[in-house]
Amino acid sequence: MESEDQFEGCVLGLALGDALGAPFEGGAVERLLWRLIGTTRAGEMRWTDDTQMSVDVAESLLARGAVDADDLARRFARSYRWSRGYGPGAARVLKKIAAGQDWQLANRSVYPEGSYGNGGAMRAPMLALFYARRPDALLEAVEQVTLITHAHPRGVEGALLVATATLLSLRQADPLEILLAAGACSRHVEFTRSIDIAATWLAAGVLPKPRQVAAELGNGIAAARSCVTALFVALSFADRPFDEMLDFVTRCGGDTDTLGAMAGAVWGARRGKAGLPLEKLRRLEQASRLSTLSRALYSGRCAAA
Ligand code: F2R
Ligand code: MG
Ligand code: MG
Repeated sequence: MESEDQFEGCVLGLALGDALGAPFEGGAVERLLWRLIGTTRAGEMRWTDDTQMSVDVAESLLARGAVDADDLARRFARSYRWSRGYGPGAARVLKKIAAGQDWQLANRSVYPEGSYGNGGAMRAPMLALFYARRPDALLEAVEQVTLITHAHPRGVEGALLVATATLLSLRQADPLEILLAAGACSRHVEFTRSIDIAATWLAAGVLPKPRQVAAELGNGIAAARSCVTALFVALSFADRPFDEMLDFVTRCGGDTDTLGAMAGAVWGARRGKAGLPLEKLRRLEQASRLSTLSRALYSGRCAAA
């Protein structure tokens, strides 16, 4: 059975992966900007939109007792700050919601099919925690929460993949089983092709160089070019130190904060807070708030309806 330490490991692992990956995200301009704004006044490592949206999801679930999309849309919009590095489309959607537009219109106002970015997937681990005792309700909940900002089918598919892997990591299932079970949520060839490659590597115990993982599975901002990568890395490093996993993530390049957040959540759900690097946790922004939130999710999980 899942433990409180694993819940804390998942939430803190997500935030730590986000904060440690952020300085390496994107190109020279993004990295330079993060050097300027990536540290709090107290000298802590700041996290980005990945963690902020996860906090919003967790707080809404705890306040409302289930998915309440209207409540969550308002929270997403209220929390928006440019300095958290939101995706450009997501930023526009959230500003429209803040200005009073219904999220059901706003979510297709930038892209007619909705966003296929990984912004839905990066916050999906919170749903796996809350619905850990109600796995039958998990997939529908993930879809509802993802649609608020990421209505594109591939945005939703990525979120289902990451949530399922987080749930199975809490249960400490075998890494290859986790990948295949999560992959069963996939329909689009962009996902199924990557799952096949990652499963072949994992089954053979092969860990290619980060550059090859990025080339074959992706390292981009689209859900289909980052979710399988994050799962493969988290599962390949399931029995190795968190720092080694994060080093691999940063060497993959591209969307490193989000790869770090998703991999960190899946890794942390399995290994718990006890496995995370203590010295880095001490330098993480709002670590005690995140711990408190994870404990509330642990207590609240049975009540999930
Ligand atoms: N935005 C950032 N980082 C800024 C620098 C990134 C860098 N250039 C890089 O290459 O990695 N980080 C944050 O954004 C990501 C989450 O994004 P989210 O919430 O999915 O945003 P958005 O804007 O909805 O989608 C991202 C981009 O994907 C393209 N896109 C999405 N749907 C599309 C569609 N239907 N048609 C065409 N293009 C679509 C657009 O370029 C979007 O801007 C995370 O990395 C987070 O850390
Ligand atoms: Mg981010
Ligand atoms: Mg990112």
